[in-house]
Amino acid sequence: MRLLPSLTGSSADEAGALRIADRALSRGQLAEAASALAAQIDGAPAVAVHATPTAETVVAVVGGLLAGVPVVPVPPDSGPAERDHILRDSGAALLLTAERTRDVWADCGVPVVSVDPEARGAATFPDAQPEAAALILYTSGTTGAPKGVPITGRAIAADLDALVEAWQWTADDTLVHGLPLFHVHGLVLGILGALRTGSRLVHTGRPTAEAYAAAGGTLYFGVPTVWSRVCADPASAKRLSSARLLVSGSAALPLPVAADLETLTGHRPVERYGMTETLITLSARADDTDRTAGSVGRPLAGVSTRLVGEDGAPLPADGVTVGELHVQGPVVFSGYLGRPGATAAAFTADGWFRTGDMAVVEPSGAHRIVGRASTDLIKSGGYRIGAGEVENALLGHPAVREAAVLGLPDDDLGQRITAFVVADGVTEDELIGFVASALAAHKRPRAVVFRDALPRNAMGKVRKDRLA
Ligand code: MCA
Ligand code: AMP
Repeated sequence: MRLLPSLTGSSADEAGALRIADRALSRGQLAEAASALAAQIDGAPAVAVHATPTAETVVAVVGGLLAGVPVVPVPPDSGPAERDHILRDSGAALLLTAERTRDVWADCGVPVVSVDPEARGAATFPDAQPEAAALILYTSGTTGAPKGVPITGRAIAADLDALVEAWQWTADDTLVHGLPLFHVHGLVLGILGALRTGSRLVHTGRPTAEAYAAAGGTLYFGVPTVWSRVCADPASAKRLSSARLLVSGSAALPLPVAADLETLTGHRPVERYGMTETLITLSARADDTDRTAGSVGRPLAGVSTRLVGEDGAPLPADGVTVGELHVQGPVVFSGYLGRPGATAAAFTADGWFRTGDMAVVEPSGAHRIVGRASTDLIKSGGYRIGAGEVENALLGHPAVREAAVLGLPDDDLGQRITAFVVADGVTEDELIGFVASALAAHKRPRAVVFRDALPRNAMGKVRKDRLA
């Protein structure tokens, strides 16, 4: 199966078709650099990639795909504990990074390979097995360390092709975004999507309003925090009027932000919904002229959904009944890496994936996501963060005796990670910095509240409902 046909197609040599932060590449250059790297890593069981938003990361990912070696993107600011976990758990045999960041990985325990976007290779490789893992992405659950989600080439191709249809995405588009390259949104949609469709790509490095305005694209991707910051800069927002489609996802787009975006740009954003485990499963269509804010649209081609109650019984699509959303289809993963227990818990006996999201389905088939079943999965700035992982990191500080973490409502981030702790002789800033250095910085609490004791029930479990 050929996942990225545009790398060998007729547009292969358009100079600067791919701009990633401060570097421009043609598709031909990318194909040659990735081929050179693929020859170096061929045969590895998996490779980790220091996933900065750079051309090196794109070359590394495409090199892995060419060689048929699963690619494991590592958040570039992960602390030592998180990195070690991802390297060990994934079985990555090599770490790929830019020459200038080799030193960061000096003690990582696996050989480091420098990625050179100027390298020229011409080796060809057999087409990858569609059912083999192309990527292994790490994602948070409510407790414990992040779990590996193997994503096959077949799932990626099916998802991108369904999005191409829904968004009328073509090689004539210029895709613009500035999202991180270690999650589905920025990497699968934002990089592999451009490479599969053959559209031009501008990765802005960071997703600022000014950079989005300056990029002059037709198709823009952002998480709600990005769209809210775009609206806070009306001059930049107005420059997006010439785009074809603005797409929002990874978290709920607040209605006032959707309204501001429409006023400033003339575009009603397309909202779509997905998960690391399922890729994108629901989306509004580019040609839905009556799409409504707050709706994430209908299932993509090949995807089925259902709503169920707490007893597992099916619920009606009547526009009012709230139930847990289940999904099925070729885009859904088949299980967490090395975690049969977590995999079994994630699927129903009849093969549906339990998203853990609560939804309402309109009679028209349009879905609205209304919340999560568990308060222990937090969405902050579009990042999914498990409360348990942050609590464990806090408990690793010698001054902390008890910790409970919540996502409190936040106008900018959607939810703000807030830690309630019982601790002596430590400041809020020290604890925030402690978590930021143990885990990726986006998992750090934005506020720490000191308490004499945490409210607990008769079983000794923290009553989080009493904390907020
Ligand atoms: C600040 N920083 C710190 C500290 N405080 N570093 C260490 N210790 C501290 N105490 C640093 C940060 O590391 C960062 O550095 C800089 O300050 C700004 O950090 P922060 O404030 O966290 O960033 P932000 O400006 O609030 O970020 C907002 C954001 C970001 C840009 C919207 O949240 C983001 O990129 N979100 C996208 C998430 C995403 O792609 N999710 C998709 C998941 P530096 O400058 O070095 O960075 S996939 C998914 O959900 C599904 C499939 C789907 O539906 O898409
Ligand atoms: P992740 O696995 O990090 O991609 O996070 C997946 C979660 O993001 C889902 O389970 C939802 O809770 C949330 N999510 C993604 N897209 C949307 C959306 N458009 N509206 C509301 N929540 C969303």
